[in-house]
Amino acid sequence: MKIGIVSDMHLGYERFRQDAYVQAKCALEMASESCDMILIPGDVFDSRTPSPDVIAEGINLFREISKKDWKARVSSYESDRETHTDVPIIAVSGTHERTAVGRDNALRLLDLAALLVDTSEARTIVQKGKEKVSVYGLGGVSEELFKSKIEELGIKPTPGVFNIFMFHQSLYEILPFNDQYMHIDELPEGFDLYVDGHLHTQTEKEVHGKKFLIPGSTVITQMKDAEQSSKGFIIFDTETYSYEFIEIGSRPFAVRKISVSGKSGEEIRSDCSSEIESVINTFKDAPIVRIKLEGELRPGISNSDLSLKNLTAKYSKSAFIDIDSSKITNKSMEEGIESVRSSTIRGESVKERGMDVLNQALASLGFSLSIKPDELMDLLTSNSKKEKFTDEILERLDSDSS
Ligand SMILES: [Mn+2]
Repeated sequence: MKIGIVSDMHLGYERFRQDAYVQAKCALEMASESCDMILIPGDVFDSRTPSPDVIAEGINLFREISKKDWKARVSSYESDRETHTDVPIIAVSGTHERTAVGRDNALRLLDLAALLVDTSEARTIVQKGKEKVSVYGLGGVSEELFKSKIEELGIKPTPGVFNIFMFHQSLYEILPFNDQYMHIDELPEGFDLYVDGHLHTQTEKEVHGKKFLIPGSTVITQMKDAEQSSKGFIIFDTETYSYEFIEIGSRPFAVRKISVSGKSGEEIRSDCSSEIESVINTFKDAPIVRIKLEGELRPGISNSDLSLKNLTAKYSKSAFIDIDSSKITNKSMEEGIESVRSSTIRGESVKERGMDVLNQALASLGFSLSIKPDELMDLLTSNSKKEKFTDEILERLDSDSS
């Protein structure tokens, strides 16, 4: 069978809402024209609570392709839930769609509407003639839960058919940021193909001697350097055990680094302008340009003196400008921050004063979760990513409500 793998469509992604829809539609239509079945390893929607008009986009996308005269059909579905269609469009929920345990998520709505099959923690078998493909799916969970979830579910392949394990997770070998991430050789054995979402760049690895494929997202959301590579989807052929990556039209994206060291504000702005203009002139469509400023600012100049907002506004009709000034070092500002850090307000350190304010606010809200205020303070002030923070909060809410 030919299997189209389309991932991370992020419908409703605010900054490039139209791109998310148009590019997802393009990938799904192309995949449905040339494939027997479609796999979606998570993040169809960008938010766990998409608005009705974003859900409408999801319905519009899948209604047409689900009505296609699919020769392959779902012949078996093993789960605690029921599915509502036999069209061979098989998906799992991603981290962006994750809701508290037991609650329906946005992806599930598409299954309830009989537009696709949600195979999160379920086994779906698709049959075409005599050939059967079994897909075991696991929706995105927080990274530290992934290992125990896999053990708890005792995930095993189906005997005598082509087996796919589909999930939505980081792996240490791909993003070696945290040793809590699952290692590639800890994935369940015995599958013929491993399909993952979450990472927005197309990637291929080997797991237990078999292919491990990530198609990447169909839209740019993260502005990482690696997202400059092309967007698209995968067509995998079970007969030849090979695949190809099919590019889709996607808004151009370019990252440019500019040093600020020793330059005046005017010089920095002018360097930014010429880089932005050179990118704009390369492409027909309005590109996304990410400018990474780095180096040490001249003494006496602060970030706000650079008037970077004006620069973004100047090109607002011809490009989407994103300026990252987090790598600029500024000696005089760092000294200022250090003096604030070590200073006290009415005899209390800034952190103690902050705890007082937080405690008063929580008391007035009738705060009753089991998380302690100082733990909450740590979560709120830690430098970890927003995603990790919301994941932790969701875990807390899960354990409080169960
Ligand atoms: Mn994603």
